[in-house]
Amino acid sequence: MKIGIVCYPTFGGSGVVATELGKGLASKGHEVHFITYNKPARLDFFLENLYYHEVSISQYPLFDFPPYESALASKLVDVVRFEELDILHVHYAIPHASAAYLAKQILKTYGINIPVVTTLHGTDITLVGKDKTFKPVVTFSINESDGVTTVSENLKSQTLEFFDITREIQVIPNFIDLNRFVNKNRLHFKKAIAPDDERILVHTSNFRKVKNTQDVVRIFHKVSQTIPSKLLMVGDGPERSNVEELSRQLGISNSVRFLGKQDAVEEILSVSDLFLMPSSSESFGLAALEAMACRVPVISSNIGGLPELNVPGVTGFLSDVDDIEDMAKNAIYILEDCERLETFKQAAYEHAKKFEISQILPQYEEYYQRTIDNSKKL
Ligand code: GMT
Repeated sequence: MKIGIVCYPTFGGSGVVATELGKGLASKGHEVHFITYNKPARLDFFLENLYYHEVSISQYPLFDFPPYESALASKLVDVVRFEELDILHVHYAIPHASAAYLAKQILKTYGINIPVVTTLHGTDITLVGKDKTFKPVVTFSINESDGVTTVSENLKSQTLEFFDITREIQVIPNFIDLNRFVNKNRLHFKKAIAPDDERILVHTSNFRKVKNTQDVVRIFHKVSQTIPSKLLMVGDGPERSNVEELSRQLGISNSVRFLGKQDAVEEILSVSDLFLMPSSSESFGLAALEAMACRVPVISSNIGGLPELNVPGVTGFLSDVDDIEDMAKNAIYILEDCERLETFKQAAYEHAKKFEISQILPQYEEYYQRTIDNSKKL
């Protein structure tokens, strides 16, 4: 198949999933065309059937807000026509699904019927999409897509609850490449972080409000009163300076390391004992799956799609959002006993295998084929 992929090219979960999907499809012999405003962060290897088309936006002085959606739609028309794509797969509803709709209508004037699949990732529905500024556009472009997928059952329910959806929605979960996300022996690094064999807790995110990064530090504060431990904070974003300030106020800044954005997250996860994800909104929780693949159990909130990933008592524990006490108690339970910690680590890894890319990729391939066949019938 010749597949066009539109996504945010940043480190965010939706961009990571879209890029890894494209790379996986190209490795299986499909021709994959990324259409984005920058080279996707994870598009870090070369394959002859992998292409990147940059959307350039006019900087004409009249535009206080450069019209990205129009530029993207024009680029989609161009790429679909000249590369003769079979299908467009857009990740994140705003503005990708509406730009794809516009491109689809324009392409009809050239006698081309391009099927469009939209994948909803989370904040495009749960936070941004529900905003009345975007709601009519989100509803319309979901209903006008030829296929719609969500990354969890929970996100599907939320989409159906908050929008007037007439399309059927297929759930295809996030996935993981176990060749990359695998526990690597990094004893020298572990020794440098935790010289006295302290337990290592870790959090990775974009430090947005929904990630509850202050709760991460509060949970760690409680854990470290019982268990000698260190905390690694990976990533960067709006909340970072508040979190640093909080760790100073709590007197634990010597035990908390802020590592900023990191490419090789798997190296850091490999030396970690426990992953903290107390988010107030999380449609799937890809970062938690990455941790589990590296044999790191997860203490998380029970929000969104997290109960579909984190099995309480097996791969970690779930608590209500903001219940720091419960999260700290569960963390201590896992960390205080070496044998128990090992059992959780092994179970986290075993569970992550269910989301291995080779299990999920065929679901997308089948979905594309079905969508193409259905759109030919119209
Ligand atoms: O988590 C973020 O802030 C990034 C966000 C995105 O859209 O890039 O991630 C969302 O999509 C990921 C991939 O499908 C999911 O694993 C994340 O759970 C989801 N984030 C939220 O729902 C907050």
